[in-house]
Amino acid sequence: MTTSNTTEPRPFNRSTVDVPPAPQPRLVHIGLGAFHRAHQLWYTQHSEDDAAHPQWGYASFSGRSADLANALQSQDGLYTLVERGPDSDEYEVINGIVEAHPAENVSRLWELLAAPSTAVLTITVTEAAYNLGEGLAFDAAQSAVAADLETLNASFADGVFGLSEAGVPATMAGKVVVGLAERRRQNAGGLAVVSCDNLSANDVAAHNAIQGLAAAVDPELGAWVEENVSFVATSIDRITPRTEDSVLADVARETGYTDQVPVVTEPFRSWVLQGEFPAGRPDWEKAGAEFVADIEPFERRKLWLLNGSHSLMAYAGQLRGHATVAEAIGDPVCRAWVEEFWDEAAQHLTTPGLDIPDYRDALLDRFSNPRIAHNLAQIAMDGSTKLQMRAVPVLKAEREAGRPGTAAARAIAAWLAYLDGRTEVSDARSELVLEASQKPADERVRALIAVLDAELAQQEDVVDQINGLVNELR
Ligand code: CS2
Repeated sequence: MTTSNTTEPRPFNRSTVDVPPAPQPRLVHIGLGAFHRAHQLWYTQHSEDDAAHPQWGYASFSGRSADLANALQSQDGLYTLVERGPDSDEYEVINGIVEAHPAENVSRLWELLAAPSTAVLTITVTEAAYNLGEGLAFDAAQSAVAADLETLNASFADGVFGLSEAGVPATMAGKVVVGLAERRRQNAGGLAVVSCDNLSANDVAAHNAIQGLAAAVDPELGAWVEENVSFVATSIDRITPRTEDSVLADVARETGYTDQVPVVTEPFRSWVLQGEFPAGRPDWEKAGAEFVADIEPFERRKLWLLNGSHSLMAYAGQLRGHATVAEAIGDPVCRAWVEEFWDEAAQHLTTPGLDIPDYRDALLDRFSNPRIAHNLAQIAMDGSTKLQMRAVPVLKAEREAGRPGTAAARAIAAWLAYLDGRTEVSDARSELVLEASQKPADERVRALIAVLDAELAQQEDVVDQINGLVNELR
């Protein structure tokens, strides 16, 4: 890429920037956002054998807002990835998005999911958007699932969805099921579905949401999905905060181009995967991805140590007046709570090779990066789902080992204290959360714990413990 510090920044697209030709769209993504662009697209670009003739392109669909897809389309899919280290930035043009679509463009999604050339569907739609019940079970009673089931049933006949009159499904799983039915009808063979959301057992979550819905519409379609579609488990990691406006000017100054939608991310990245790819995949291992036989220990290490302490800081840090992760980890009180939480979690991360001390050291460096403004308010969203996977399992494991699990309980208590007095909350289950949070004082603590875990809410000593910690945090 040419750089220019003196002249006016130039428009940014395939006719102005020196990039390799666009590859074929053999990968499809749902949930086009900063994380997808900092992670899966980086790995794909860095796994190409011949950088001048890339083989694997992405057709990426936004989850909700159309703005990003439209901006990317106007730049021919190109964008600048800014790797922001503690001292300096690295700029790289990412070439892999060959189609960017707003969520509404379901007909293109279905066409691509049915195409034999499509080998992999990756997903980042947030933890809550799988709409599953207890134990990640498919749950037709969830309102979003029930609505999609009605839409799908109304339009399904002889193995085909005729959706024009019945409207289109709204959930990720609803949209994917239509595409898979079409893939089956066209005999296009299997493909891999790779959830890149921060869920424990995200393969099971994606399977239960998608296969569960397919089977509820039509048992034969459900059986086809079971046989042909592989659900891959992943642990994904790269801290990618929302892009601040100032980054556009940084990119223009440093590269000489007016990129409207750059992404800022940290230098660190990791991708661990377990599962089959029936229609092939990029050689992501060439970019450092690890394919393992048992992903669970890796998944827990990341969800508990990184995401768990993130959620703890999101609530406790904001209560102590901090706005970013770097500020919170720089506060000796928050830092001590994080370390105590890591000590508890580490008791249950004993698989050889996990290198917990090194992992913790690296996390401290990553969290302290003063040039990454990772807002605690962003991490605080969807707490009712995130804490179920990040803090509840550590508390339960500690209690089973006969210890109180104070630091894990404190993460939950911090959420309760943070919710106190709020009449609005950014959470996919906000109604449930607010209803519990607005209960009279003597019922409130138990009701909020019940939103996270019915079993814990029945334990008197847990309710007392969390109540005491809430009072300390206030
Ligand atoms: C964060 C994650 O917003 C959150 O909940 O904990 O997005 C975190 O930054 C990523 O998982 C890092 O890989």
